[in-house]
Amino acid sequence: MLRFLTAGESHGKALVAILEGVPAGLSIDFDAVTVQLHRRQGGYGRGRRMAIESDRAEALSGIRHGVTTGAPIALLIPNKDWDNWQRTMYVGAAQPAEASGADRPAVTRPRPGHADLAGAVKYGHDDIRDVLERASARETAARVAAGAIARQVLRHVETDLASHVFSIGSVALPDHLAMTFEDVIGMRADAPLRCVDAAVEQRMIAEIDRARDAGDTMGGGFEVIAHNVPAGLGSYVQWDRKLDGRLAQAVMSIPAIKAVGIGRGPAAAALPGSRLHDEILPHPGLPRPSGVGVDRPTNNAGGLEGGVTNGEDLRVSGYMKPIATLMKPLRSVDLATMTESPATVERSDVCAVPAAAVVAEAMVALVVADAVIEKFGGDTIDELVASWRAFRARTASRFVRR
Ligand code: EPS
Repeated sequence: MLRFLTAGESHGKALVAILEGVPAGLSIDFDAVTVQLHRRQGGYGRGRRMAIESDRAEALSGIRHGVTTGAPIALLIPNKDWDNWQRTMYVGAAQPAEASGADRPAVTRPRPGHADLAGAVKYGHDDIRDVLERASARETAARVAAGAIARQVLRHVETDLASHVFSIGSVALPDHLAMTFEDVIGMRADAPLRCVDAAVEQRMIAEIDRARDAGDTMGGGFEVIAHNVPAGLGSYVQWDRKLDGRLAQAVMSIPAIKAVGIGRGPAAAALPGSRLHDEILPHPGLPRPSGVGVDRPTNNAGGLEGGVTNGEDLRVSGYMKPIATLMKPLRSVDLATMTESPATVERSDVCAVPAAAVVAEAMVALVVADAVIEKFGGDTIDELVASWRAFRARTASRFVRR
């Protein structure tokens, strides 16, 4: 089993991830972790915080001489902004004499759409800062670091992941499934919103600019594609083993995600079966990489049938609501006085959909790597690879034309 936990506050000293279940014998590419953290920081519409941070993860355990030992991997990502927050976020009972940064008043006016109100009620906090510091999407940096390790497990079974943004507000690609994995990995590295179509992207940028000028925020949709995923991951035999359910939980847990789709997603409900289901045709020539020797002319199922991977690309979409911090705040109630008062305004992003897509890649990588370890065994990376190769060869031998 591959599992992880994170800890850390947005303006605390650091974020931490503990990842357990990574097979022994995996050489870790630390630069690849930094690349993923850097990708998460980008995207048009991000706020000033991202200019302060240059996220980097330090491994504290579970890796020796660059190779995993099978022990839990602890990752530490320092918050550079901590220097500006020590007088607000110190851990001890009294403010240390040497603490830096400003003394900030308590946050008492919950933002509609944020965890502020529900969190203050649940944990009995008078200062909503005790809620928002942990509810902040800053935590997703720790997920991306853990996910970057999961991707390195997946590389050994030749699985790769990519993502793209298909909508911002009302501006959308006509059909996100029309974009192939090759289209997505072939995207310009500097695409400001990580949208495959540059003309649509310009309209998305205009949508974000309009929102910023109005003191507003924007949400949107993104899709993660996992390519060359081994067939046979997950299971239909029990509810909690269905891989679509596991993926949905993982992607839905990213802050601000309100819906998750697999393949055609919610639009599947509007189509007749004859137009939705992906026909199964004979596959001429060499075996396909998954070993499943049939052709599927469409992939509306998004690579999952019965909660089991079927050898096609895994396609998971996420739908993000607009960020809850509005520079032109909505109405709220000051919990200190119980009078109507505009919601709190904190530094924030106008749009973070491209960042959420990178986080979703990490979450999908963690779930798929967990399912790979479950199916093929995961004490050492060599054992895992040998078992995966044997399964693939056995699968391919079933599809020989007789
Ligand atoms: C984020 C860091 C945060 C926000 C954003 C995501 O930094 P700060 O609060 O210091 O500006 O930019 O979080 C939110 C919008 C939110 O509502 O929590 C990050 O690292 O991704």
